Amino acid sequence: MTTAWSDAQAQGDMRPRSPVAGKSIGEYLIGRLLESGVRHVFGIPGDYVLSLAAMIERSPVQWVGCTREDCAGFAADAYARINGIGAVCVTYCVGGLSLCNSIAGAYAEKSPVVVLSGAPGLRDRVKNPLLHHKVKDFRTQLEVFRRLTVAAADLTDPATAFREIDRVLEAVQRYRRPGYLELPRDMVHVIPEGTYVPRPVRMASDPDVLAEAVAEAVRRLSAAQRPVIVAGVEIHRFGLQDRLLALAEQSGIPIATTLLGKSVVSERHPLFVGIYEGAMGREEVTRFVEESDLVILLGAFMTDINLGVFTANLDPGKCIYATTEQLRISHHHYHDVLMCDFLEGLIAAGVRVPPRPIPPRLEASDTAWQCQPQQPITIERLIARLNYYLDASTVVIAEAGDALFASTDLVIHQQTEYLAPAYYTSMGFAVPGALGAMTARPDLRAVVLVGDGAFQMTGMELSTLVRRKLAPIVIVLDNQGYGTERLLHPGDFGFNAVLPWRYHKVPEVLGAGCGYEVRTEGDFESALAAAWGDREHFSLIHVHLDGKDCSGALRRLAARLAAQV
Ligand SMILES: Cc1ncc(C[n+]2csc(CCOP(=O)(O)OP(=O)(O)O)c2C)c(N)n1
Ligand SMILES: [Mg+2]
Repeated sequence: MTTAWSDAQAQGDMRPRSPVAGKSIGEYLIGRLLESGVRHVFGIPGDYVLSLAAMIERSPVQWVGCTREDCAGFAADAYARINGIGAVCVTYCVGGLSLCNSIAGAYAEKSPVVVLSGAPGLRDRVKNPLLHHKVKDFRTQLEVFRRLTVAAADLTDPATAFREIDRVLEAVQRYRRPGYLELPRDMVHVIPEGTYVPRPVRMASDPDVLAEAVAEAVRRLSAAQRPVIVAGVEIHRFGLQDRLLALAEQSGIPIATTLLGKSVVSERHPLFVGIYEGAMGREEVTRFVEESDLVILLGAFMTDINLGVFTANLDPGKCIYATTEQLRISHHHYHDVLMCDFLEGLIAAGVRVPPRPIPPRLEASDTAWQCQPQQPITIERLIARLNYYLDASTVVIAEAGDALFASTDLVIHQQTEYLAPAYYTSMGFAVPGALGAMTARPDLRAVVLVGDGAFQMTGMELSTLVRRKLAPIVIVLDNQGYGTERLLHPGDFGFNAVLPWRYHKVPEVLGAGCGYEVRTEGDFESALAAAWGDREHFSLIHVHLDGKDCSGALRRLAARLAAQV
């Protein structure tokens, strides 16, 4: 699955656009969103944003009304990860400030979400009245979002509004991070005077620096006996999956991925090694990467979770570290080199590396499933069984908590069919994420893995999935509270408990979908088979787990973190 954006846009190369005259600010904004690939806007209306919301509803962009603004933000984030760009539209402060956490996550994990917010009209602001939803002054929300986005603007001046819209959208596309546009309610229909001539920004590498960087990398690659690529999330965000494969297949370099980058390459590809996560990951993969004499990190964030809480043991002297923000080869730093140009340079050099045996991969069939019908189900057995079912039309969405750690053992078939907040790790992403993913790609079926604690935060966004007739499979992992926290802080703390809900009854509340209650392997077997066969309704599988049960990855991570808290 690649994003909607072309390679040219991945390089920041914006298409020339015609001069604009006679359009209102709202019309221009919606037109530019459409051109950028936005077909849906997630949101909740309010009086300060009603005219923009109405204009959106009359446009080819579809409005997807959510139950809470943070959910709308998570949905727009997942949509952006799959579609290449997403958008969320909210009212002033009560809506916008509820979005902060979702947009912070999108920023941290490089997801290009455009935030559209209404605001009091300029005429309403004369003499600084105490208008509803205002916090300190009229700029409070804008100032907050300046800190959470790559570019922010309030469209208060018709003379600069179109240029500001372009500036924000170009920054969102260039950095794959969220942007913020605030539109006072009396500006939506204002038509700026004169003709606006767009001036797209063209990003380019410095050819001399690029040539020198590629030459050094090729020299090191030609001398290497055991190189490996560690591919990260930016490969997906910048639509470079095919280029990554071109490099790996032509040179024979094996590929590992980071956890945040899980599924940037099909996990069934013959060159795929596994997920590299330092001491948290599978030992064979850690050893393979750390015994390599050249590690090419492509678009990988060096986060604590990605690196197994910094237990990864990579000597910078034997690394090439290329992201869209920096390029470092051993201890040399190169500036003004686009990651995509660097990648092309490596491909063009046509280096072949000596063949190297790849350790046996985790295959779905490795964890042979012999159902023991009376045996209480465990998270590891559940994941092993789910592995058999995954196919090219499934997108797995894993929530922060053990859902995330356990799901590292799932074998993902196609590029980018796995979404998780694997760095920012906010709870609440997964169910709204299914809404975003299935809105972007209704041909995909979302399988959501979510803890009971996280489900109680945003699980009721299922309501919107039902309204839109989408049918995900939601697996609620009920270990009676905040299991991850219990492992970090051993002891019987009341603050890790949640009220035990009858999660499988949620379909009754919503008047749609099917609920299943699971305690044993036999129960899970039949619930999963029934859910998989039902493409019409959403399924909610409530899995009772032992309070002490957890995945191997979480056990290893908790051992590391517990030593630090
Ligand atoms: C929004 C948010 N609040 C708090 C946390 C801290 N936190 C991390 S894991 C966790 C517990 C998650 O519980 P649950 O969803 O039941 O999953 P489990 O750990 O039991 O698998 C908490 C509270 C967080 N990551 N995100
Ligand atoms: Mg739990």
